Amino acid sequence: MEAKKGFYITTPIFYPNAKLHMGHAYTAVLCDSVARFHRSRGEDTYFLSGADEHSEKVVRAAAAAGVPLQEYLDRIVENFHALYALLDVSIDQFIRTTDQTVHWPGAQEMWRRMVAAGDIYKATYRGWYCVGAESFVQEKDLRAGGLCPDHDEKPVLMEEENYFFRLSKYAPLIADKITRDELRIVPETRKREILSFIAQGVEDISFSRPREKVTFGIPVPDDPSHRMYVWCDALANYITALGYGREDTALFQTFWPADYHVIGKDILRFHAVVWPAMLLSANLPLPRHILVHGMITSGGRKMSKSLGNVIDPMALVEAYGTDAVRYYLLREISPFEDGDLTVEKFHEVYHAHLANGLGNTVARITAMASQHLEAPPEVPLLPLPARYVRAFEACDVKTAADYVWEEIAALDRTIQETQPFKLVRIDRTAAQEVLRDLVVRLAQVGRLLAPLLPRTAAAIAEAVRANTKPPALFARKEALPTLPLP
Ligand code: ME8
Repeated sequence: MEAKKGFYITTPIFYPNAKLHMGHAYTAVLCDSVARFHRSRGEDTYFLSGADEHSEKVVRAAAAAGVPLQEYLDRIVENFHALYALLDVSIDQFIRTTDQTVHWPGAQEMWRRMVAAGDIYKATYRGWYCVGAESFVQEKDLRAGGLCPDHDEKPVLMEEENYFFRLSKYAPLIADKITRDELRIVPETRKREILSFIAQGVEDISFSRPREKVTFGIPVPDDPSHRMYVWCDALANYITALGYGREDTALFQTFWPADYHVIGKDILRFHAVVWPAMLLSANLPLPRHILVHGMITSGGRKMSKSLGNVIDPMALVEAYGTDAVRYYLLREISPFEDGDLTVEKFHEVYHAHLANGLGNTVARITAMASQHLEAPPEVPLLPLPARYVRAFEACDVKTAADYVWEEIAALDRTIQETQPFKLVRIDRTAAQEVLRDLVVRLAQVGRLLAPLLPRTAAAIAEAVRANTKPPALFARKEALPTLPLP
């Protein structure tokens, strides 16, 4: 085992070609709750996110918006930060691949190591390139009309001299490590999927583009006529952010290898095959887990701008609040399957589980306690329940949240069964006993909620401490808001 001490979790670095939508918010909030859980246990925790900037998609988006490239990038990255702040996404660092001080030295160092290992060579490539996917697409995979299988656009035929990376050389070793869970792909279905992909044969991959063919990118070491392929550049972010290739490598020593790279299923191959191969070639340890979550759909269809069904997370936060959005993402969607989100469903869940559920329970207990208890009860620091801990350790945040909502339901049952509001008129001491027990259990619910709904958790802790009823945590909403499309 390596000597590293900290817990390290990452989101993908997102393309700043548009504002983030609910799908990106999902990954970020999922990682955030796991990071908060580990921090709350006193673990040294590092949570990374960022922007993948050297993409022709971004260049196209800036041109379409009629804004100079750098200004466009800065503006969108500003929007990423604003969304993270609204959703309480507690990242420790936000890396930008255009950052020549933070990112470039390590990306170039990694390239040099791959060269030294004999894994980079020059060859002529002829094939179809899809800018939407930022990857080559095989002719056999093209859809009717010559369209990219995943994007509504026609790839362009390219013939050019590229540097190639010997991905094929590492495929068997990677399959072996995945099979033995040395590199653990979660869930199991994704593990099988990637193993069968590798079994079909993996070819070497083009890893550079001629300088004049791309707008920007990291220069290939010792050959400035080439720029690194955007995925080669992007994947390196997970270690360059920690100081790899720079002078101060303290973070790298503490946190690499990553405990969890959290990604959507759309980018599984890059993370489970290309990235491990790059690391093996550079003689660096592999990440421990890759958590592959499903896609967020809206009304049963993948949320995408071209379908016009994207929901702007900022508008949803505006209408319902931070913790309502976090709740939906963390509890209503399983990290291991696709999940659906419509404004109608959100509205319904908000009332059923937050306004009438948690919010109501908190209001009832704190109202009775503040009325009938002279002082807040002593709250013992209870151990975290094993099922909750196991769930969080496996990034199964939904199961952790289910546990908390079972506790909330149990509180409601106790109130039903003991009727402290009636009991108080018959036997005040007995009623106070019941109320103290309810408050202690509510305090524990608040503690368990902290990684999921930090604001609500803080409000509960404060209400318990001060023995007061807090203002409504989740106010009822009259009508369905009409959300502006981004
Ligand atoms: O792929 N449901 O960036 P990207 C759930 N820059 N998650 C979704 C989603 C949806 N409908 N849509 C997007 C890239 N995501 C590269 C990554 S990493 C070295 C480089 C989330 O902006 C999910 O995490 O296209 C997905 O993998 C990611 O956003 C893709 O973001």
